Amino acid sequence: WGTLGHDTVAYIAQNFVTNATESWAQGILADTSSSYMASVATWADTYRYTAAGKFSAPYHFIDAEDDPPKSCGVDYKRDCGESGCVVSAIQNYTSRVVDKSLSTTEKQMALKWIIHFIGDIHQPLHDEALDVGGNTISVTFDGTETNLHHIWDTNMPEKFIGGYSLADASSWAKNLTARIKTGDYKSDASGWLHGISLDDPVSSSMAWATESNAYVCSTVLTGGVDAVEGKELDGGYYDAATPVIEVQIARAGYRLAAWLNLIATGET
Ligand code: DCM
Ligand code: DCM
Ligand code: DCM
Ligand code: ZN
Ligand code: ZN
Repeated sequence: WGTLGHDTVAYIAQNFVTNATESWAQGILADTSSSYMASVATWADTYRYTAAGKFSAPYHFIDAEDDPPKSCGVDYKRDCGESGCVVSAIQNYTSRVVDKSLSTTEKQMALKWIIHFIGDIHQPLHDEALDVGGNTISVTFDGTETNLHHIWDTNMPEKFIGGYSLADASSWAKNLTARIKTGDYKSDASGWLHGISLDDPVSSSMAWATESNAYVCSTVLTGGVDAVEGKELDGGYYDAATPVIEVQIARAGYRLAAWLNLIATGET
């Protein structure tokens, strides 16, 4: 996701963490402001382009070697490469954020990565190897030439909300939070935490990756690469994508809160 997606995921999580988790996270981040998680949600995307942070670039995705739109699926052994992936990174930083032998800075980085990666794993093309997660599929969106990955990360969420400021993210999060608590997502939301367990971070996050990757077959590339390559996607394609973007942002924020609650307090 781009700035809007990550900030929104973080604000939703802020709405669902317990008071104890909030204090724990604010302590690590040294920030008691009303955007303590949202303010650090995109740090990982800046860091991966620095020399010191280059090692973390593969942690933003898992390259599922499936065959969309015919067949979708993620396999941890097959798809999480030698240098790591989003699933192994969630496992690693979940243990590091509570590792008493690490410095304050290292634990702070671990928490910033968890906040970011639980967002990224919910972007369907971050769970897909084909055409570098859609980065090499050229498309046009509202007249701008870009690529399929980028419109899912940024163009479509921003068109839907009409901006990408922290205030835009906060208000989108408010809407999605209400839908989880009392609206159309309410009955599904308890199922969103099915199988979540700190004893097995790989299985927990593989369930999220598998669910997200399934949208590559059903929505992202439902007509194959030829149906989108070189096409303007601001019409029917965008209309089909927006409900998926909304539910994936909602799930990511809700699961991030539950994951942090588990780390900080042992309960979701
Ligand atoms: N940004 C974004 N979507 C845009 C433009 C920018 O998510 N359409 C993000 C990228 C940068 C930040 O906002 O992290 C500042 O962008 P800029 O330098 O373009 O103002
Ligand atoms: N690092 C990490 N996960 C690990 C080990 C190290 O993210 N399991 C990060 C922390 C440091 C960087 O790699 O920012 C270099 O760490 P080191 O010098 O301990 O190898
Ligand atoms: N990306 C991905 N899968 C890959 C490679 C990259 O999901 N196999 C993501 C990471 C960024 C975007 O695509 O969100 C652009 O990556 P980069 O800047 O590394 O080209
Ligand atoms: Zn991306
Ligand atoms: Zn990322």
